Amino acid sequence: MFCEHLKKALRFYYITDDSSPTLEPLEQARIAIKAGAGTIQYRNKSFSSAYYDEAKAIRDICRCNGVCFIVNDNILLAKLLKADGVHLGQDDEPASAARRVLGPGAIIGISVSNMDELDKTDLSDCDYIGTGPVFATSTKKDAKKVIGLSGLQSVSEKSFLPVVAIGGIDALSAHSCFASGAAGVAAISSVSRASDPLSSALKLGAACSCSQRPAINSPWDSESGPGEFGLIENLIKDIPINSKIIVPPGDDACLLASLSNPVITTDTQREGVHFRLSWQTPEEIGIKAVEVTLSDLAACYARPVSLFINLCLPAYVSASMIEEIYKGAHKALNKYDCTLGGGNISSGSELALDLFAIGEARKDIFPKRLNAKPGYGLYCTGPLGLARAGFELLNNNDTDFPDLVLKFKLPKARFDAAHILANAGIDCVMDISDGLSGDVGHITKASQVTIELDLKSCPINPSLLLFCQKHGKIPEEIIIYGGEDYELLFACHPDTYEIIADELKTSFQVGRCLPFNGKHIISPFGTGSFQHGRKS
Ligand code: TZP
Ligand code: MG
Repeated sequence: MFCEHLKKALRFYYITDDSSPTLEPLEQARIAIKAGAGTIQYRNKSFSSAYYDEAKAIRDICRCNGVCFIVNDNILLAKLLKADGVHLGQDDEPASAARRVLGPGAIIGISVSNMDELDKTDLSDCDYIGTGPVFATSTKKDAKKVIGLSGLQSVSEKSFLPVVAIGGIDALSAHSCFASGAAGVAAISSVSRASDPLSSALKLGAACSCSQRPAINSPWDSESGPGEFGLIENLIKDIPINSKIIVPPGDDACLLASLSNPVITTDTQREGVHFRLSWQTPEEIGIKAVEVTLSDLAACYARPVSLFINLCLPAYVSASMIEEIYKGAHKALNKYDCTLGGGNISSGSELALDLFAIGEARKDIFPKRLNAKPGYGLYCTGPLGLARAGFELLNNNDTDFPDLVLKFKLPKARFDAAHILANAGIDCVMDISDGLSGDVGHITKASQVTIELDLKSCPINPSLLLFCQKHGKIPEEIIIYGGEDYELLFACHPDTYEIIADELKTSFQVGRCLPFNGKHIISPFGTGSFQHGRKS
């Protein structure tokens, strides 16, 4: 890299924090890149192969955004990841070894904490110097003595290589580092542990005169990407159109044939609340968004007709990522002969999808939550708690039990089960999105019955059992409180259930309806529900 290019890349240098209590390194890197960082250093002091995918994902977002990707300490990892370079400390292998392994084009940085170290370090294979701590820091426990701005100035004046200041730097102190001769500033905690990391990163970026970065191939940029209109054209090109759509998307509105009993529902999927780009591929996000929205139609026995998607896009989302999300959405829509009717795209601070679905209800039956009666049993169409366990596994970076993770990532709207329930005339149904206990509460209140939960007939999935053993959890609690399974919960007379039980092999009883006794739910496990308000 030419020196001027390197200096530009070093100006805002972000180093990932491997022990931030709130923000994963990938998320940190995403934020720093968005705020204009030119270099991301992957620093993980307890690196093992379990972190390889994390490092690779950070490398990939650096590549997509033209950001320099540097690995801390580990020359072989840098080689394996085809990183742009490596950063070495005084106690690591020498720069000459890194040069031999990584080749002439690699960027090699070295930490030099004071003038003494500068004098005794062989810089012939190095491209830049990291100097500090300039200010007090608690991020690096074994940091050398604070050198202050005067120390930084001395090293900068004597060094023929660009100097990156490090240690306790935030947006306010960045200016004085540049004034003391630094070519760049490196930061960790002022972003990774800030109460609002994005806003802190943006301030730091501005202090480094780095502007906020739109994604390469941004939908808003018709030079590097297709542009907003081009993107929309791509998203609706060649989509299958069902018989209810008279004018497909492409005009101001789509025209539907008249529906005998139109049913309309809406749902939202938000980054950090419902999904994370580090957990799910864009295609999986698109599939899940459609399945969970259509699940409400399944619970109403309605046939899906058309779906609309409003997208809120932060600058770091590229047009190709949106196309992948839509690829997933179309995959799910095609399963149900549902046509994308249109949508809208606007910029915003986080990736979010607002979805609206239109369906056509059956003429003979529309199930409601208020139809449960004393004497009815309460049943569920399939296993519960698996998605919740999958969510916890992702949250804990636990790669065991991929089958559970899949249940969280790719739930299915149960139109197949709904068809059986409808034909049996069962008229009290809802889908379980917020957990059994929370959703049972809706039926008890609407129907004015007391529901006694009883999991004696509930099969416990073997992976869920092993997950609970490993993580010290009680399976019944996960089953009762876990959300996002999107199975159907229904109440009917036990004789009616007898008729369909064979056809609905995965179903089981979860409780019974009693005359209202002043208490809505009788549960051996208390009450509660899955909160979608929490950040995932
Ligand atoms: N080297 C010298 S100080 C330091 C390192 C890695 C830590 C910098 O972290 P922070 O949180 O920006 O002070
Ligand atoms: Mg080191």
